[in-house]
Amino acid sequence: MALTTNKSILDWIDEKVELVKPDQVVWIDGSEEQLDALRAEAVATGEMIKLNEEKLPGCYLHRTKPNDVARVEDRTFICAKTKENAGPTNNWCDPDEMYKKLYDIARDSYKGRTMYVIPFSMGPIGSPLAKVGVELTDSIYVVLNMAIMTRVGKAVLDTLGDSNDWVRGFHAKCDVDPEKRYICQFPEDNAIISVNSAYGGNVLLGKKCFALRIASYQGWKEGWMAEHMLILGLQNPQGEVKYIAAAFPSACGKTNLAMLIPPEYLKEKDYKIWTVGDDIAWMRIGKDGRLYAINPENGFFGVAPGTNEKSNFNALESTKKNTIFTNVCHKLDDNTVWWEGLDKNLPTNANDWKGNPWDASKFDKADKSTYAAHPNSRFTAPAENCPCISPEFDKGEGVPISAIVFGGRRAKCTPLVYQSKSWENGVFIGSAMASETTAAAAGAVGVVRRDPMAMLPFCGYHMADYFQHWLDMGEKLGDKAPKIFNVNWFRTDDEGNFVWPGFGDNMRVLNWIIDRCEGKADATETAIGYVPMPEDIDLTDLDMDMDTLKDILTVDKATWEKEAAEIEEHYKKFGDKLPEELKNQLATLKANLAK
Ligand code: GTP
Ligand code: SPV
Ligand code: MN
Repeated sequence: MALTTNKSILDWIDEKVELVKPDQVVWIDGSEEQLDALRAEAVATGEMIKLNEEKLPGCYLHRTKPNDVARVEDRTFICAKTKENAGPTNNWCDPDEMYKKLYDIARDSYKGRTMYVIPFSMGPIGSPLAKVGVELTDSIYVVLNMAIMTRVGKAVLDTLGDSNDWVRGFHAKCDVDPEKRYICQFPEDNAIISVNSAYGGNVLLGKKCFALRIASYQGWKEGWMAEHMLILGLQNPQGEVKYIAAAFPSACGKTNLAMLIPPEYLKEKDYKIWTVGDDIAWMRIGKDGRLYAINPENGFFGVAPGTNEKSNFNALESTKKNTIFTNVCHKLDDNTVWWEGLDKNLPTNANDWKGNPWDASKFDKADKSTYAAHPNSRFTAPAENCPCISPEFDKGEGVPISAIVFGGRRAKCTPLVYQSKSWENGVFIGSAMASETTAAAAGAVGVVRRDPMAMLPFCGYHMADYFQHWLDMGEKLGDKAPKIFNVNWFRTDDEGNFVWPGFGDNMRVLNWIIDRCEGKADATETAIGYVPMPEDIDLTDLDMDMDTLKDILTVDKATWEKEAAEIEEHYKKFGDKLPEELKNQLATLKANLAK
């Protein structure tokens, strides 16, 4: 039974039914009964494994095909009407041509399968910042993940009414053939089509495809921002909460920072972190002229490896019930899960992420093929499980942002933290961001690449227009604009070890950032921006001396001259479209370095 009379939705579904020919069409109403029946079905077919109900109630394990374990950037397209609209950083294809190609691939592919219709809201249902989507899929795994990651069900359709303002998400698993895998966004049509994958960011269409690629385009047209950012609230001993939004590339620490537990000496003083979001922020200018952010998601699709009681207690807690694990190790003795970095006890009776018996004696840290869990294995956990979920999480108005933070993995070059000299200078810093690549996307790992605002794989339009949009937002915000910072937790010593302890200790840096926003901390002006006075980064209880700290705060002239030259190269891609302001910012950086 259709859950709506919205004609634009019904017509679209009819069209897709005609194309893929499912045996039946099932509307997802969001009820526990329906989801439970789907869980049982997925267990019966082997699509999911039910885990130990005492230790991990409501939790399941799923394995994807070994060829389908991460986002595929080389097969992701922005099918804008013109190549120019997609810009130099996106793969582009003419929309008509791509529709034809995708329909040919998907034709008849639901035969013998069920079409699930998932109505979902990105953002609290009815929030002025929320948007509606409908995803069609032939995968129960997708349905169950979407039911955690978004708000699904009839209420979504009720708020939409007869409106045509909703995003069309069409997923067909087909044969999971990597040669025919395509993740396509049609920004001008509010449409997404994903074929031949069944993995995370490729198929949970509310996430990267909608909430970033389509939404960034909508934000550009409508005057708001969709960003690859965590949102956290930092509560001080007086009980005041200041909000920070931070953009780091995939697998560079957003979930960890969003859920951090302050070091003991700060906990004792009643400092606390509240999590609003761990991956995506939608931000609009509020009535008071400040920038307000919501998390459009309802759960966390987090990196499992490295998550443990010490590194991210709150994330681990979030995964203890009603969670789906993907591509982790299965411990057979107690029917639970494991991954590298969970604890030091390598399991003896276990299956690896592919489902084969795992031989702990062959484990070699340097050889990822010996790992029990895939490096990009993930947990899908409900946000409500998170012990530090913000009381503002479910409120539709969003939280006012005091600081925007950019960051990435840079073994050298970028200091632990610095502040931009202005909004425009902050946009320059974001536009020039670079990071070493990770396992979150298929391809080489550890290569430095420019990833502006951590949006390289996610910007749904010409990136030079995106930079201009950032500059325009700054102009509208004026003196109410958040202050912009850059952080780097990943500087290494000569042996390749991380110098900064990271994780909970990043709170020491956040405190400096908030102090700067409030005009309470001093700084040294350098060629690249304001760097902390070393004594203003509190090292209480840390096994770190001043010289080491000073070392990771230095701005090395030669390194930065090389960096400026690389930024110049990076900027060439954008040609004439690069905003004049950013050219001037680069010229200023070069002049400052030459002084
Ligand atoms: P996506 O979900 O892919 O967008 O990733 P993310 O940005 O949320 O990254 P996440 O927090 O899951 O961290 C990814 C990896 O970085 C994990 O293996 C963490 O252990 C590691 N990591 C996170 N924070 C830090 C830190 O402060 N220092 C160091 N050295 N590693 C960190
Ligand atoms: C990322 O890669 O940035 C993720 C995981 O958050 S995915 O949903 O696969 O995009
Ligand atoms: Mn992400």
